[in-house]
Amino acid sequence: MSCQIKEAKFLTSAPSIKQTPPPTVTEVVFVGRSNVGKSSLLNSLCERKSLAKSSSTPGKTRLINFFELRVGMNGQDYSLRFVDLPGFGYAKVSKSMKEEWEESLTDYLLKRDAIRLFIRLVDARHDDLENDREVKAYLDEIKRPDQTILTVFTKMDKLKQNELAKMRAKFPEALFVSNLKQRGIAELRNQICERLFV
Ligand SMILES: Nc1nc2c(ncn2[C@@H]2O[C@H](COP(=O)(O)OP(=O)(O)OP(=O)(O)O)[C@@H](O)[C@H]2O)c(=O)[nH]1
Ligand SMILES: [Mg+2]
Repeated sequence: MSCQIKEAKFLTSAPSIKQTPPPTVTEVVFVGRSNVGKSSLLNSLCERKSLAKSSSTPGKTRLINFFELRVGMNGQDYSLRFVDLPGFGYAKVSKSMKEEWEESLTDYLLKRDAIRLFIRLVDARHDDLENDREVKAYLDEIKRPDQTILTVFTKMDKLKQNELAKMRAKFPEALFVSNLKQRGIAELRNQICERLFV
């Protein structure tokens, strides 16, 4: 089974759930702390360089960004959306702004009927940060029966071979990707399609 992206375009940005587009299409959301590689991974999956804006400065993504996709699998076409979110726990803004962001983020994650898949990203070098544990606990708590969570470790290019082998053994269910080296991308794309459309 292989899944191809036939079309990917930016739809809209929303500061909160009130301004989001009608939830008529299945949504896949990229969740994780700031700078983990959410926007980069969305671009890799779509085979596009800068569909979603990425930056080495944490806090780049500040709105809920919707991308409209058409994918092909087993001779059939499907519509879906990728949703790029701001990072959780981004510290370098005022406390009130951080609280406001996190409220609109959690509101969207909690109330959005269209979400079917959470892609939870973790930096492969830091598999046990408190912030990542909090995100995991939160998703586990709000997850509905029709939703799944997929853990993806990013920046695998930063690990040595033996470190990567250890991580794969420790997290057998997780996927490992590198946006820099374009590793693990097709496999993740296939997993997304398999979970949504098979
Ligand atoms: N080495 C390496 N760098 C990566 C990888 N993925 C992303 N980066 C880099 O990490 C930085 C952050 O990437 P983004 O995709 O902007 O991260 P983000 O999670 O969207 O960040 P926010 O929008 O701030 O929440 C950028 O400098 C990317 O080039 C990867 O797989 N390997
Ligand atoms: Mg981003």
